Amino acid sequence: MPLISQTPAWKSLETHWKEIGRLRMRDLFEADPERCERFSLEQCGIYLDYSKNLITEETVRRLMALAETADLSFWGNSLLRGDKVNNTEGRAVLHMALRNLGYRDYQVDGVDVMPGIRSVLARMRAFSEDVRERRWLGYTGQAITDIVSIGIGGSSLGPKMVCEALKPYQNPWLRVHFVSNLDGAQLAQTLTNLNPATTLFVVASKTFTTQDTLANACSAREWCLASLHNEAAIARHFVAVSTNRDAVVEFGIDPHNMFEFWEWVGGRYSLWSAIGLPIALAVGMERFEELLAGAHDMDEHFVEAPPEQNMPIILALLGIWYNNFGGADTQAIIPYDHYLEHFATYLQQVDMESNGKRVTRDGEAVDYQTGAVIWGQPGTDAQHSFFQLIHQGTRLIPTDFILPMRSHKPLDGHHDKLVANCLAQAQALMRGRTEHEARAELVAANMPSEMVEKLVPHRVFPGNRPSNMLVVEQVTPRVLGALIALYEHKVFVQGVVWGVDSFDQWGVELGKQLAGHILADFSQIACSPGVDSSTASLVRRYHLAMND
Ligand code: G6Q
Repeated sequence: MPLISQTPAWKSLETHWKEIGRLRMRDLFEADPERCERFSLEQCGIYLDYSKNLITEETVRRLMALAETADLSFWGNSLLRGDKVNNTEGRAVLHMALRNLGYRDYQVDGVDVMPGIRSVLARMRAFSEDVRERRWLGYTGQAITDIVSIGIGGSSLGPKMVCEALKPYQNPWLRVHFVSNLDGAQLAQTLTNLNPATTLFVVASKTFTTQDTLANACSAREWCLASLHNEAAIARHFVAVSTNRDAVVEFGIDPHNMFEFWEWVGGRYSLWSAIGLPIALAVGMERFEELLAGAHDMDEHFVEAPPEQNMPIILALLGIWYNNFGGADTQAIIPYDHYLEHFATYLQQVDMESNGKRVTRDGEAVDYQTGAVIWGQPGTDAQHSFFQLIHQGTRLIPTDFILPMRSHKPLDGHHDKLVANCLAQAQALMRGRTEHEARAELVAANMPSEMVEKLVPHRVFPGNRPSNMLVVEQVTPRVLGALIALYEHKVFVQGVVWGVDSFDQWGVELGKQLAGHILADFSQIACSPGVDSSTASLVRRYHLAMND
């Protein structure tokens, strides 16, 4: 298979970017009163207005041709069939099965995966209800008041983001905390105000070998035993979520307290599995199932809708348009919702770990950019920090705005102002302010003409800066599920076009391996032979500091 960059579809987009670069979005809007209608669609509780992009109908046609050239439908079917699309790890990728509330049949190696999924969901329901209804008691007979989820990466970011996003649905008396960092400060800080007798730890690790998670889990165990003084307490205060039963047992967690998932669930796609247990504990199993239902709605839309009306495909191709043809290196995600504070952080992993690859599935080096740098923060905070650069900096930064029509906390007048700000940012990015407009404003303010001329260049906004507006009625569990699945599928589509394996993550291995060697070197004064002088000197420095 030739690199996608060698195909006529790619070449035609390169030419097209040069033509489009001459167009002004504000002119396109003026020329076509139907533009918003033409470039918008509504699905699964999400209205996507993508009219403020540097596109015409011809652009969309050419982008769709690119997806076809990359054989998107073949790869989509392959994913659904349970083929080993994660080819470097020889694994199927079936997170869609975890939220399959419909009729689809999902198999891995000829085995139906649905009975196992349903059985774990039933166990999650029983357990979360027991804890929430205060039937599951701690070792001293007290009800659980605090859940501490210990996990990292894919075993933490998804559940943490969702728990925060659904905070308005949580019971105040059952608090959920997340500990991921190997830096003991996070665990120590989290435990400061907790009572071991009323704290339940969920140790979440697919492999149950992850250094960060095991270190935190061991320290949590010591903290618990220091106060409860009996090994038997562990069974009441620790549960595990993992694919590795033996390691869970070896750690000392009762296998009856283990919630299983499977190797065909990738870490960053695992919040829909038992890794979502903290979500079920926080908001209840019904709401967790609404989250699954929203994701399932989006799965069905993704699988069934024609490409030109398919929201994940549209978002993916727009991203490719700017990344590969417009030279954009990054993509900003700006939710106008305080509870979506961790959404960009979560998406960073889904997107950057999936598509931050430099070779194709066949191991050939690509000669084009792949995954963009994903970043962002909720508005309006973002407006008062980095929006300057998006509006007037030298870089092209496509921006996704996520905007709920209704707030969970409608304080008088706040939401009107919030929505107005969000719409204004997107409008300003699109329209900009011309030199003529900037000058006219200053003159109207009676500024002396010398000063006017000095200020005009600083007050010009180039505009023509693209954004998508994703509007939802309110961030409910169902809408959130659809929103997350939308981005998951977007990432999948982009990976298909770039020809990479979006489901492995070898890039996180080397550092882990070297950390093992360095840790071993701490026990001796000199580093192992062959270590570079910088690392050796830093190890020596640490050694001295520790033995001071
Ligand atoms: C995600 C990655 C990675 C993983 C963590 C935690 O796709 O695989 O982020 O989730 O390294 O791994 P464990 O769940 O095995 O502890």
